[in-house]
Amino acid sequence: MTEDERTSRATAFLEQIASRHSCRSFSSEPVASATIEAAIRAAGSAPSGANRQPWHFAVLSTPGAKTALRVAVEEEERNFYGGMGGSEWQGLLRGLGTTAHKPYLELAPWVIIAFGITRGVDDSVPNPYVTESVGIACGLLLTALHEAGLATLVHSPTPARFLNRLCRRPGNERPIAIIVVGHAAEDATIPEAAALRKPLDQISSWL
Ligand code: IYR
Repeated sequence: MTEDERTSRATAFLEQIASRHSCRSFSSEPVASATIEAAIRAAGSAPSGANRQPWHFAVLSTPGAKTALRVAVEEEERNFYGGMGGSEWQGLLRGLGTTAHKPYLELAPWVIIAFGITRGVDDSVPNPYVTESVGIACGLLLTALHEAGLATLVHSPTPARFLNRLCRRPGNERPIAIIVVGHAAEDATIPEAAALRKPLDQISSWL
């Protein structure tokens, strides 16, 4: 590539990825499992501490699994919005319009739960940089899904150990993110507060 080509590809990618926004209003339109598989393979190509690849993606699509997830998440979120989350948290979330009501967990065709593998079953040495590695992998997953024309939402479970039971994952794995995947509903909107992006001079310093 020439320098000009490089810059123009980087700029084109910026435009493409900057059009991704978190979606909280999904349609039930199906998405082929092959698309989800390819996106998870992309996520699995991420760099990780000591190349331990400390991730596991539990993929939910059956009505039974998604309903069980919604029931458990909403119960936890009712506690959060009922005050357990504290007023500082509620202040930070103002403008995003989030509530404990999460119908999209059932409506969207796919929900991917990213687990971090804290250590191998027989290993006494913990995997290094689990959260960071899984975070990078989730970034690639979101990018791949966006590239495939799909809408996504990252929902962070706290503490959500119930996800191990629900996804039948062992105790050496820790849920890190719930990623809802599908098509945006016709009437989905982006809250003003969510559309704001910090400018380059606020997110970088050049030494
Ligand atoms: N988990 C709650 C609250 C929430 C927390 C964060 I951090 C957000 O970025 C958005 C929402 C919920 O999903 O409603």
